[in-house]
Amino acid sequence: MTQYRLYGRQGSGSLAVQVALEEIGVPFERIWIAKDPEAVARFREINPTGKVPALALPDGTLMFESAAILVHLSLVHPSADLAPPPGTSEHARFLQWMTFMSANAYEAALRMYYSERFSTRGALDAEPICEQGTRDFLAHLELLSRSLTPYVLGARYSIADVYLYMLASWYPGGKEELYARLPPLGIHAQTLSLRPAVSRVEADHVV
Ligand SMILES: N[C@@H](CCC(=O)N[C@@H](CS)C(=O)NCC(=O)O)C(=O)O
Repeated sequence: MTQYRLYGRQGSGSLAVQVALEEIGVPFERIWIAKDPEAVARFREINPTGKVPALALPDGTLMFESAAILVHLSLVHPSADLAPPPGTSEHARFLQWMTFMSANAYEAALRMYYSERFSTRGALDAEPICEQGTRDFLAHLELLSRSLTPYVLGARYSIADVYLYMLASWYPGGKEELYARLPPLGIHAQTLSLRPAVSRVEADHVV
């Protein structure tokens, strides 16, 4: 049977894609990629970036970049209602927030968790890079938090909410501190955690 193949890792950006596949209700295979250099080298033969998530489409095409994967799935499976109809102003706002999260919040998270890669001096500059990444991450989440009414797109749930929920969960200070700083984000997370696909996938991601 043709199916999707999702390459991921516990606690990584593959969580949102896994939720999308669960909500669509399509068969898929979930493959964990270990972090050791040998496993990553083998994975690079499938996905040259070596990053997760990556998704093999039913025709064998390999796709990477989390936001692009989520947008693609929402377009191919319109009945799952993961995004507003393409071409509408609502869809424009969906694309705006998906790109904003990917280019800004996800990027800042990488500076928090892979700080040494962002300087030619490596680990020597890791601390200030991590600090600035954390500040930027919070600023991006603050902007998103202000826009929640109660979902990213207003009254309408979309896969952008799962993307935000996943990114917010990476805040290094912990959920309690983040939700105290940004209460709308706490309410949003509570709503999201009640979605069956979200709780199923979170259970799968517990290390
Ligand atoms: N822009 C990429 C970022 C993907 C990414 O950096 N994923 C992390 C996990 S969340 C990863 O694979 N890190 C391993 C590494 O960079 O070595 C996306 O949105 O998919």
